[in-house]
Amino acid sequence: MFNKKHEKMILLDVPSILNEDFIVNAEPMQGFLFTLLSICGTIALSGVIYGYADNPSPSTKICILGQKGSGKTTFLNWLRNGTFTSTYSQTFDERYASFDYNGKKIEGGRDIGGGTDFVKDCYEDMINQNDVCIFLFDAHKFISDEVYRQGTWDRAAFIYSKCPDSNKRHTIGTHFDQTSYDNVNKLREHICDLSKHKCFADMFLKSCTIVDLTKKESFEDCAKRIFGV
Ligand SMILES: Nc1nc2c(ncn2[C@@H]2O[C@H](COP(=O)(O)OP(=O)(O)OP(=O)(O)O)[C@@H](O)[C@H]2O)c(=O)[nH]1
Ligand SMILES: [Mg+2]
Repeated sequence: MFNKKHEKMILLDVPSILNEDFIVNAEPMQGFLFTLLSICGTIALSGVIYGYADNPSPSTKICILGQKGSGKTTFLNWLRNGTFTSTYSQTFDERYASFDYNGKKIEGGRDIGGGTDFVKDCYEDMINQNDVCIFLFDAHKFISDEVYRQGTWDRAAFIYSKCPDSNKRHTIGTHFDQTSYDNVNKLREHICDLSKHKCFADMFLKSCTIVDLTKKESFEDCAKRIFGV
């Protein structure tokens, strides 16, 4: 299609496009485009950096609920310091700072004591203000002491009603080592059987872990179910 004549025309046209006027006008235009692109690039880059710095990795907010002596502080100490607390000292209301568990950021929160009364307002606030609700009970007392069992059920019923999302709540039966069971599944079956007619039975049927908090491996298995690490 293209013959020598066309080729010549094109070659002749290029210098005619790049005439003096165009070159004179192109310099400020290129400068303007360059400045515009630089601004856009800077905005985009700072947006990425800001977004990353603002939210480096999402942290998890937890609340740990349960009766007096159920193992809340023990669980928290394993999580925060990797140590077992053998001595019992009743907690009233203590704050802890944010910390890291196996690379997972746990936001600072409250370690509340089980006390003698079950303070529903406090439980409700804690459930609403946190992403994960961990409910502990002493599994040994649960199977051997009717009054204790009823106290556990009262709290379980309340947590179930305020936190219907089963992915958000975890039930932990502690003191496995103090029971006569040698198998956690058998003890869990017993606990589920005692609770099966309750409308909140799922608190025990689903996501219930039986632990011996005196043992690191037992705590770690339990923490892995909750935090995935
Ligand atoms: N044998 C045994 N002891 C445990 C277990 N879990 C916790 N304990 C002990 O039980 C006692 C009470 O545990 P804490 O963690 O202080 O209980 P808590 O729920 O924080 O109690 P309050 O602060 O009063 O509400 C401590 O002496 C712990 O060492 C367990 O699985 N087995
Ligand atoms: Mg405590």
